[in-house]
Amino acid sequence: MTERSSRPPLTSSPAWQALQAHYEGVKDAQLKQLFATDQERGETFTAEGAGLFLDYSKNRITAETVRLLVALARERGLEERRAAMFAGEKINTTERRSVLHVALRAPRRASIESDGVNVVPAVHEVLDRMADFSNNVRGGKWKGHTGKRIKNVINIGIGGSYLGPEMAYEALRDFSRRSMTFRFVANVDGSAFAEATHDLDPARTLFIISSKTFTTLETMANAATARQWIVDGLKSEEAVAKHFVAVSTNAEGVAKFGIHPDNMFGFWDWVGGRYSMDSAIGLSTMIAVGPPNFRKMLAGFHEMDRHFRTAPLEHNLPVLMGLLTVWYNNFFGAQTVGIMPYADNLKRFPAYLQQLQMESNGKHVNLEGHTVDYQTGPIVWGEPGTDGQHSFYQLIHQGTKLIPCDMIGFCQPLSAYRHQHDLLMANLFAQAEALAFGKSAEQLTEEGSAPFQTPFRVCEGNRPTNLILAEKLTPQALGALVALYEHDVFTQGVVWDIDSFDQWGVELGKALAVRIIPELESASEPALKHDSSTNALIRRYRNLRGGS
Ligand code: G6Q
Repeated sequence: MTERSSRPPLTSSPAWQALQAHYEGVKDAQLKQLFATDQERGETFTAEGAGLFLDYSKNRITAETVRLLVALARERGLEERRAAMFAGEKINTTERRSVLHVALRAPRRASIESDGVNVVPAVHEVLDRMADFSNNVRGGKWKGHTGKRIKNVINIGIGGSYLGPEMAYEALRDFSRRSMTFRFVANVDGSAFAEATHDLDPARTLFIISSKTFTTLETMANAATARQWIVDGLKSEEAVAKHFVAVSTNAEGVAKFGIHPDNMFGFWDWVGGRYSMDSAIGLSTMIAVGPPNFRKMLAGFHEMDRHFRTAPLEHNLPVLMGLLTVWYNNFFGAQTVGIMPYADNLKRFPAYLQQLQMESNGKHVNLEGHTVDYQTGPIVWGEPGTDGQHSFYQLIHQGTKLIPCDMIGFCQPLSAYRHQHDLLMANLFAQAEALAFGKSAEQLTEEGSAPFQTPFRVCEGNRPTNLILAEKLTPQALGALVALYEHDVFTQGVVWDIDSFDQWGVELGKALAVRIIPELESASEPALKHDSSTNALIRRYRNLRGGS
């Protein structure tokens, strides 16, 4: 095992240097040629795990590239860091915390320790309480203040306490209780709350206040508004007890809000916000799809954890995907990664991954606090196919930027419209094919293209894609897919030698906002001490804001 301290800096390490030299030799390689010279390529550059199939053959790589990338992962200590994570070591060094989201989906019999304590029994205790509560709400045993059963569930939370629950609800709609309504309020913009509640009956509405800290400005503001909405609507302070539950690590804050400890579902400081959709933060998901489906989702996560921990790096899905991101990000200079799920229910998946990837790996210093001399996390973006094909795909096909894309598809539809599913999947395969192989001027001419149009119609191809295929978008498949990306992000972070589990960058703006709030609201003209632009904007806002 190579100790971190004795390792050379990333860009001067032997494996990096070898990759750099290799890159010079293959950077102009064309996918068309690579496929022509290796008839088996589409079969060999594939990997499978936890029910997911990855075809990475349409990447600008050779077998040697994979060998060198895997050597880089080994040299940077991926296996040791992975073992350290699973062993509960405090790999979130800047916050001195274990990183144990893998414990959230460990089977009951497993033992995973943080600070010498096996955390798995506590995980299952919370899961069992969540299951009881979910069953009570779904079955109508849990009643609102006026005795009516709950029909509407609103999750109030932001960032990691919002994106996962909303994404999972959308993804698993087909498995959800259709007679109930599920909504998600994140933005401090009062319009979000107003829109989520405008057509709902308070007597039938349950709020889940999801906040690890129970101090987040947006969530606390929306929770206070929700409290007032219930109290006004049901004309009783006591109604709060039956219309609010909390998911948090801050028992004191929850009690102060008026939520009984029995109605609080806890989690732990070793669960990062963006890694928490499978903790109690997933309570809305569990109420929507029911405890057995939630457990199937956890089983999918766990299966991918096992694959990540045990499969050889050369056949390890998250490792391969993480290394391919490093390849394009650091050697080809690609700035972004496109996420294109060919599943309408995954419409929030790109936004979910945006946080997972960009909050985790958008870092400018390494674990020792030194500024890095290489690129770290790419910009992640995307939209479901086929929608994106009719808008921004143009730039991916013919623009001047290299945009590696992950395309995700399922072999079986959730809807009854099988033919439309074939159309959807035909488009997925066609796009990956078109991006890789394009269309040359010669081909166009042969097909009778008008000469004046030919240059505009040429698609150079050589645009890389990963193609992820699963049988069906089930709870299990969703769990495996999310875990795939969690460990993909982990792999990248290890190579870049950064802390993928902190998020100090979001603090500054939050602190400044707290300072500005009274300046916007004070009755007397405040003495503004910002820059001239901020001062002038605040003055203009005060003049135009109206109201009291
Ligand atoms: C995620 C981040 C962040 C966090 C939100 C909400 O990894 O830490 O997105 O989830 O700021 O925080 P609370 O859950 O504490 O309200």
